Amino acid sequence: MEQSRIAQPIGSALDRFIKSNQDHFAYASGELSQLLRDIALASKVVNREVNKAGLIDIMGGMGSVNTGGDEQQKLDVLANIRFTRALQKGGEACALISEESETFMDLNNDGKYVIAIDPLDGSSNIDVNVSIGTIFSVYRRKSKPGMPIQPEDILQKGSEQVAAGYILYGSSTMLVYTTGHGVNGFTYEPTLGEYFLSHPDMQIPGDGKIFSVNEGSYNSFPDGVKQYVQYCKDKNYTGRYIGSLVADFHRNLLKGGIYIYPATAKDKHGKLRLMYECNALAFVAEQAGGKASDGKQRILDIEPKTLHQRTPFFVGSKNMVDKAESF
Ligand code: AHM
Ligand code: MG
Repeated sequence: MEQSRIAQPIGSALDRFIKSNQDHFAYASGELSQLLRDIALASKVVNREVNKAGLIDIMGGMGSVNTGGDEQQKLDVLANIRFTRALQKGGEACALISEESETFMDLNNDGKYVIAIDPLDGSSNIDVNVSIGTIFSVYRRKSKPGMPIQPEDILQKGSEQVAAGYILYGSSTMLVYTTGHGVNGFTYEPTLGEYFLSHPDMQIPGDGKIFSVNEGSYNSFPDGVKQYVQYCKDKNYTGRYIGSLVADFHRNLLKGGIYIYPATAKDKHGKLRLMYECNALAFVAEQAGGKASDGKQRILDIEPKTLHQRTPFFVGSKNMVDKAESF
């Protein structure tokens, strides 16, 4: 194991880990560390709300007012508010783009970082008590702090990310992130309210036997994707599809596998968003030794044209993504 990839033993608290790895960052002024802490803090609040999700119907549904006087919100809207507030208060980010918002949001104009976030992904699973996730990317702004935000601050290629990761609200809650020096996973201990390092220096197996794709759309897949799915079946691979990108990705990261959301007849560019979903997971995958592609091109090399741009997505074990590309 490369000495620089992990500087803390299993069981280290996230805060301590971030602090001790701070000198890995190209601009080690502590702001990126603080930003990661802000994201972790917001995720704890969201986690609490996700855990109470089933109670909302008992305690008052959407549109009603809770005891604190806050109107009850849909969980994904609420998650968006939680992350926005945490980043706004933190002050390290100048702008936020979110799957939940039409356009970018100005935060602290003196901030050095731009955040892209899908606050709560897996919308169809929110109401049915199935794992969901938060996905985030961090970019360094190109323009000088204090100046108005420019398009080139916001629309950066995935290869420019300085940090990225996800939070998985699953049977336990995990935060997995990279700053470009490998991938580390932290498990949340709810009674202590703290994340602890549980998965140091995560590596995705080069090969796997799991394929994750919504086969209900098979008839509208491009021919190459149909052939690759058939190839997986001929090889007796296991089909696993939760329909929550973070959960499907995380399982494949641990066990080896490929996640596919291809172009379909309905969605010519697939369904997933480059800026909020694919770039972050592509960065994590590559840092863990895996691969992410749109079928032809490396995801991290795609030049974004619009905030909500979609892309076909093939991500996971390197040899599996290579094989899928060959079809
Ligand atoms: P969302 O951003 O509306 O939640 O959609 C993204 C989700 C992914 O988590 C998941 O992998 C995919 O959509 C499932 O889509 P489908 O139901 O078409 O298979
Ligand atoms: Mg999403």
